[in-house]
Amino acid sequence: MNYKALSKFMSYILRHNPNKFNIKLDVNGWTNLDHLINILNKDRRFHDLEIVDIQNMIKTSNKMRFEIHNKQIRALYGHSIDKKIKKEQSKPPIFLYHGTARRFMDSIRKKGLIPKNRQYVHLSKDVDTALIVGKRRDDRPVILKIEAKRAYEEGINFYKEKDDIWLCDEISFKYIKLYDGFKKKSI
Ligand code: HQG
Repeated sequence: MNYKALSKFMSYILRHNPNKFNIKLDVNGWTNLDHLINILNKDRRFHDLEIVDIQNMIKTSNKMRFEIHNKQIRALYGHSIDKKIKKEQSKPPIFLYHGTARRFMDSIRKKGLIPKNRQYVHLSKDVDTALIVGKRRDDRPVILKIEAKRAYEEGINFYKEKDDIWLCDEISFKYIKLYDGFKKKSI
């Protein structure tokens, strides 16, 4: 079983296009696991897939993208569907980080961080993770250091579930600094 392909296909279904597969997500993004397995089995790559394959894929992945509970499954983040998935509010740490491409910086300076195609802005708990996220779009990504606690105290909502990924609705540039810890070594 190709777990990477499975994870990508499940992300497509559960984050971006459940309607295409006649899948209904509830307000927290949950859907019936048996129904999802039936749909996956219709794809020739996953025709013999069983629940244990999904469990193993989740367990061995470097990121916690999905969660199974009581015969239900959901994607934990990354959604782009119209109906906004409700997330648990949570108090963030003092700083969070965001890795992005150099070419986005002019716009980020003007508009702050916005969700663009997704429902939420995604933030990382540490610089190393932000670097990995940023490298998806730029070989020398910009790392932004977010004053998360101050933003939270000034009324910005933050959300976190099982994974180390933090979500928020948007972040004004007044809470954002360029991370220069690569030069100074400390944060
Ligand atoms: C940028 C993956 C211009 C933002 C990753 C980012 C993550 C702006 C891009 C998760 C902007 C959106 C999410 C503005 C934000 N002007 N550009 N005002 N505000 N942007 O993919 O955070 O492997 O939607 O900096 O690893 O890159 O799929 O968000 O570059 O954890 O599980 O707009 O997705 O996880 O890109 O990534 P994305 P992201 P998975």
